[in-house]
Amino acid sequence: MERIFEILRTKIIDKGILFIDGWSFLHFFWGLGLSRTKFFGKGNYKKVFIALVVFELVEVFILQKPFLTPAGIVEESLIDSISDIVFGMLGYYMGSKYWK
Ligand SMILES: [Ca+2]
Repeated sequence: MERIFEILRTKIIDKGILFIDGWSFLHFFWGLGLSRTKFFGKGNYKKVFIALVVFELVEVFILQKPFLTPAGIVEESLIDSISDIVFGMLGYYMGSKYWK
């Protein structure tokens, strides 16, 4: 399990506002998956955006608190959180538009 988190934490690009790590791919597929759910459906970008922002807020303000932090979750920067939302939206867009 620790090895998986190690891979997910691996930074691929970390330059200014450009941030990509292993988690970015997971967020992409997460967004892709949301487009397949009945609750979000396709093309509900506003709804998905709000859900992704809420998720990041929960992650930063609850999950990353020391008393709750499961192994493998580390504090992330604002750019990292924004990148997670962007990749989630990108996945959702691809799922909405191209996954028939
Ligand atoms: Ca995040």
